[in-house]
Amino acid sequence: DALETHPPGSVSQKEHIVSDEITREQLKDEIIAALRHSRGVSLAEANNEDMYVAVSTVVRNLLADKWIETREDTLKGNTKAVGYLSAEYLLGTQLPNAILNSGVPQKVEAAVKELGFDLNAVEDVEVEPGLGNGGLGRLAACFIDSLATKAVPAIGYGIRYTYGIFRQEFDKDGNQVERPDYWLYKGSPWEQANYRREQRVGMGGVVVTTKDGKREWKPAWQFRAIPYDYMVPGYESGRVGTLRLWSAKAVDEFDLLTFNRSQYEDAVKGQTWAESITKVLYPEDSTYVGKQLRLEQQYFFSAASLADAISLFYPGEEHPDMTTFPDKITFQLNDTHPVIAIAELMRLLIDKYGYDWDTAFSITQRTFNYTCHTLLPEALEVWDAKLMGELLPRHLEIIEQISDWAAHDQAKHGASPEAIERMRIYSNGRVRMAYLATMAGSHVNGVAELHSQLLKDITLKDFADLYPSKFTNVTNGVTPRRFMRLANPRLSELVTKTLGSEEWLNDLEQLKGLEKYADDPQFLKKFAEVKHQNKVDFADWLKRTQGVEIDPNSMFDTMIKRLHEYKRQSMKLLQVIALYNQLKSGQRDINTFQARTVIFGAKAAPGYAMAKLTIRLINNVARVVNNDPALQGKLRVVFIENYNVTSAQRIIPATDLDEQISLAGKEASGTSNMKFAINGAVTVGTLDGANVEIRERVGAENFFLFGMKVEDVEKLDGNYNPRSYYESDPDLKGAIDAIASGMFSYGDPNTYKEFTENLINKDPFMALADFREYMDIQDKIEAAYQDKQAWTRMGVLNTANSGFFTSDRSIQDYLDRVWMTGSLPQHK
Ligand code: NBX
Repeated sequence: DALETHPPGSVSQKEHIVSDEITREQLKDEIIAALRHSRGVSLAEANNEDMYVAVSTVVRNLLADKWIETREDTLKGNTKAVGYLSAEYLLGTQLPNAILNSGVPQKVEAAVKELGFDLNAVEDVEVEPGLGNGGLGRLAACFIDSLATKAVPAIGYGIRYTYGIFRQEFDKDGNQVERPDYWLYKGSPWEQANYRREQRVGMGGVVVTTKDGKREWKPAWQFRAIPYDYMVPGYESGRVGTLRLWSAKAVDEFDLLTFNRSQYEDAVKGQTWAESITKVLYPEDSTYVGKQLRLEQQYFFSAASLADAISLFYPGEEHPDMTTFPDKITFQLNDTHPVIAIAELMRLLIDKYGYDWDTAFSITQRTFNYTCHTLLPEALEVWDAKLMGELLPRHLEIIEQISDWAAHDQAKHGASPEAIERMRIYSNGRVRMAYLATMAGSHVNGVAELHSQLLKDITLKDFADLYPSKFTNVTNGVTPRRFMRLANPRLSELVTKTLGSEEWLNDLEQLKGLEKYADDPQFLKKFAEVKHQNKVDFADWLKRTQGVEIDPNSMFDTMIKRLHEYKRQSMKLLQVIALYNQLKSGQRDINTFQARTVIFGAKAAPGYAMAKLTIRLINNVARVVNNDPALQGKLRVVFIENYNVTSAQRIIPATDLDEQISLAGKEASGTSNMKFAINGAVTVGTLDGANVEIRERVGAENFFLFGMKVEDVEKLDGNYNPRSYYESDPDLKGAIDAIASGMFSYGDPNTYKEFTENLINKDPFMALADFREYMDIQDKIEAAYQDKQAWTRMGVLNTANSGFFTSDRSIQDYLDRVWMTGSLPQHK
């Protein structure tokens, strides 16, 4: 069903393409035909954009048979499928990945070249679908890649936002300005509207009791949910999975009027409301905002996805045997965003299919599992019951019942009345979504060992005490196809040559085989040369796109992630300013100073004032430092505008030093830390999130550890006095005073007052407490970098020992610990 029509320009009806047998000449013909049919241009007329669409069309066609076959095998139901429910997918560009997984990447490359085009330039045309905020959305994208590569029958479900994460610009003062990301401006050759699988989703209205005493929801509004399907090609698995993103549309006028004839005005209003539901991604990634539209988005995609799965696995059945549903598909809830799906399945089971409460709850519990991605209490979703009741009155009723059931069950398991009170899903007019997910699903997992432990010890302690076997860990991972093979072709080639095959790309532990070359000067030289070339490329790109010049011979020191106080970009900045002060005062000799380029990339939530002020400050520190002739260009600060997946793929392979400096106990996992380690950067980091596991694997001597541990933070909590650090550390005081003096604001001492005052008086994430150790470790890093060969060796050992951090392994862990299912046979 997913492939309803062939995309325009397809020539494959005429001559069936078997991808591995296709020749370069045939590919060229296909591309030319696609140019003519889908773009209406000849080869001679075609520009890069035409070529991008034509090549994409042809590569899609190569994958079509495998897509259909994978779907058919998935729906046969011999192997339980996985439904990944995520409000975000931060996909990155599609064309390079699709070519890699087309089965004939070299032939495609050659064909494009022989047609007179530069494939890199053609690929640069693509606008990445930025349908996520950060780590959580990118993790979902890595997971669907690994599901397809491991031939797991799976469907990714999500939202097709018309506007993705905002495009970031900097104004003349260095402030972040948010511009709408209309990524579909020129359409996308990768998506396919699949009207045959459209669903209806209701909202609002009332619940009535029918004659036979049943509760029935009469929604006031209905919306069309249109699925847009994306291919998810696996690497060397012969499988192509499906990502199904829902878009909201109004039902047609006629329907609207019969639906609600008496309220014409409201009916028309409903039409604009419909279109608004999937219009824009919320750009907040760490503070919960209880907006009605957000709950509408969550319910909209959850309900459409459940309806879709039921109709896929019980086609045409009016009375499906839903007791078998959990054997057909298991749903993973990516954070609490889709947790309303729990109440929706209960509603369907009870109200639509007539099951009793106990049976319905047992089916539901067996169907869902929940992944938590945070430790910040302010990020946990707690919906106002009134708001939820107005939008989803029947769901609120059901949640109230689950809440009562949960209290009983907890009592049965011996919980105290106080503990039961603390664990209430629904109380005081609030609905706690994490608690609902914990009680109404089978498993709960954190995303790194430390995080899963802290969930059990703190965030969900009461639950873990009562139901210990529910709790498990799945450490995050990243796809080596995108973040190594595509992002770093030079290193990939070196690895393949050294190991003798490309098998490491879907069996990443094989990187271990590089370890024995860690002391081989020949290999170290090649490894260092790869890094250097990547740095040259990155410098060229930066010059081209941002007009900024940097020196590839300096150390590239990178911090890329969402801007948040807990991640402590401000601490990095204080270190840079302290360094600047030392160089200016002569306390540090400019002649022996190791040249450094400090690279930042970060978006701030539009309403997060402190984060936005930090962005402004970084830009202005860059302005002052980069224009100071006294530094002879040896210290540079660059802020990558509009940091996204595409730029991450350029920055990571060029990085020497990776900054993972969050306050211990705050970063659930982190995933860029894994990408850096795989690409042979060395990390400076705290014992937080997955840093702990990375350090364990790459070896303590190949990781620059500093800062307080979780226990130290706990001890300091409550009587923390940041001012004492400020007053006793001259470097720290000098850095903060420099900001306060107006040095980075053309002499105006007020511009960053809130920034400096916040640090001195509150410093909620204890940057000042870790500052001294951070300065000292940076000195050690500087010294270590001077010994080029020793530094390269550390990079090699990072690459060699980070095979664990492939998302293929994360998916295997989910299969073994959570989903209890396996793979389809691989079809080559
Ligand atoms: O999820 C991130 C964590 O902060 C990382 O430590 C972790 O590695 C990653 C993957 O597990 N969380 C995250 O990115 N959250 C969001 O983007 C987010 C988006 C919307 C929202 C709340 C959080 N309402």
